[in-house]
Amino acid sequence: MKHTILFSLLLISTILFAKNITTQFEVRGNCEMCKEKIEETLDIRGISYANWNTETKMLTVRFNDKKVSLDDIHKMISNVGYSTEKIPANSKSQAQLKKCCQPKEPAKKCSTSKKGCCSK
Ligand SMILES: [Cu+2]
Repeated sequence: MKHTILFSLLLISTILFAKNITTQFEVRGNCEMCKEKIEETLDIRGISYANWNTETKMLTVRFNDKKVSLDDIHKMISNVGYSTEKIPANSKSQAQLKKCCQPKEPAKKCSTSKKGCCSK
């Protein structure tokens, strides 16, 4: 009996802590189109929230660490052509991005508030 209770407690705590982690890291994108692409990429099972801020370049992501790892998330972003603070962008994918979505030195500012600096 004692063991059953102990086991149930263990089970409950595992479920409670099968955890949703919320974290933030930098993704080097430029504009609204980058934002769309980054967020679409992270629209998968195991990730319940993804928001990339065009101003701060910070990605906020909430994920279930039983389904995806933080490394996976960094890799997914790299695979579509963006560098994160951990993994540089896949160069092939990066070359396929629109010109203004590619990293520039110095970074090009979107001069329009219209959707994406690339759309003109
Ligand atoms: Cu862009």
